[in-house]
Amino acid sequence: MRGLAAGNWKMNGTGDSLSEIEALLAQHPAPACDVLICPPATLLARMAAAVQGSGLKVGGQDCHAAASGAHTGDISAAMLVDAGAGHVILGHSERRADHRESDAVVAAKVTAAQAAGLMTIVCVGETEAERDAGRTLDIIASQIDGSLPEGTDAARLVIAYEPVWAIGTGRTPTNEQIVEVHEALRRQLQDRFGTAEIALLYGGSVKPSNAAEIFALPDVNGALVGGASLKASDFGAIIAAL
Ligand code: G2H
Repeated sequence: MRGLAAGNWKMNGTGDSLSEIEALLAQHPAPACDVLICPPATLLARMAAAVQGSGLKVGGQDCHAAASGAHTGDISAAMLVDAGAGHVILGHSERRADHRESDAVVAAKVTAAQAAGLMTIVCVGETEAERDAGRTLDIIASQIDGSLPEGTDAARLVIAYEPVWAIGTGRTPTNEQIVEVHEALRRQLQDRFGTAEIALLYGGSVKPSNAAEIFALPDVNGALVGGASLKASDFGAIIAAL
């Protein structure tokens, strides 16, 4: 399967930041992997226009489960599509923590986003305390069970494994820890959906210096990259490693 380098800009970027995208396109006009940037919602439409015809994809960082209505500050899946998004990240640990999103909330968003035609990148990951307690695989399995609703379309699904303790901290799990979780994810998804074609991304402090080693691991099909996706030079190096 083709690799996916997905950049998650989180709450970073204004109009000036589009110059990073122009630089990225100039440096990597024909990458060997799929490349996706998920900017803040305020930049989606402008970024979609800037990358038109390049093959670079844009996506949202979240959407509401409802199609429309009285949800101040929220964005629906159809609005993301309207702004030019083809993907959406759902259940990122920062959403789960900052906005108390449960697995059930994430599952409802998956249903809404897939119904709107979006590719859904569903994030799972254990906290440091859960890892220390030896519960990592149980936590991941239960997040997958709870966050993927009945009727999930496997063809519109990507999973990102992001250990919470590795996000933005500069710490990464060992290769063995990444492989153990990705292998377990592959088995669980194969059992449930009958396919091994669901891309599994690793996320958490991916940078130019560790990307190639992580991408070489079995069952790692790409990365969800936060901080290192903000600069064309760093993200470009990660793209080149995939
Ligand atoms: C994990 C990751 C992107 P960073 O959140 O989703 O962020 O690469 O900054 O650890």
